[in-house]
Amino acid sequence: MSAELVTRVSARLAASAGAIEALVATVDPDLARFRPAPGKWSILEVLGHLVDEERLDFRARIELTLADPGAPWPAIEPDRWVREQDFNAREIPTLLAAFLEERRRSLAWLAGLHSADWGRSHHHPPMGDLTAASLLCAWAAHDVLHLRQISGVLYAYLSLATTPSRVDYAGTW
Ligand code: NI
Repeated sequence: MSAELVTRVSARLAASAGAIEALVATVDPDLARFRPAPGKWSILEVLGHLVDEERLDFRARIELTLADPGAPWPAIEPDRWVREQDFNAREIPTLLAAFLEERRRSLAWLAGLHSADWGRSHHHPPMGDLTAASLLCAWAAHDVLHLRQISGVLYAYLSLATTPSRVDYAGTW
């Protein structure tokens, strides 16, 4: 069961990385830095966050949960990391390549974990007990959440950038 889950989720992780690449690879510099509202992330900031999450959240926490479920998790501070790293000063090709490289590393790492005990769980207040399998599934769900976020940025940008033409014929966000 776990081996099948690893195979299925790995396929989702590979597919969503391709979807992220397809959505962001050709955006122009204005769109890459566009924030749809004050405090909301730009596409560059979402990409930088995905690089951080790959290394410091999902891969690190799953590895620790499989090896030593009772060990404390290293703290993560996604919002602060995005604020402090100034991803809007970077370029799409650089951050996209970093994300895709980290994702390749993750998939190669997961391919060696088919026989791991994915039922091991870490107690994480306030979420309670989280199995390694749940973290694995959440990893793929996290991609989907940020695909939605990137899509929202694209919709907002089209709405503004095409004025006085309108986009509401498409349907409202
Ligand atoms: Ni996130």
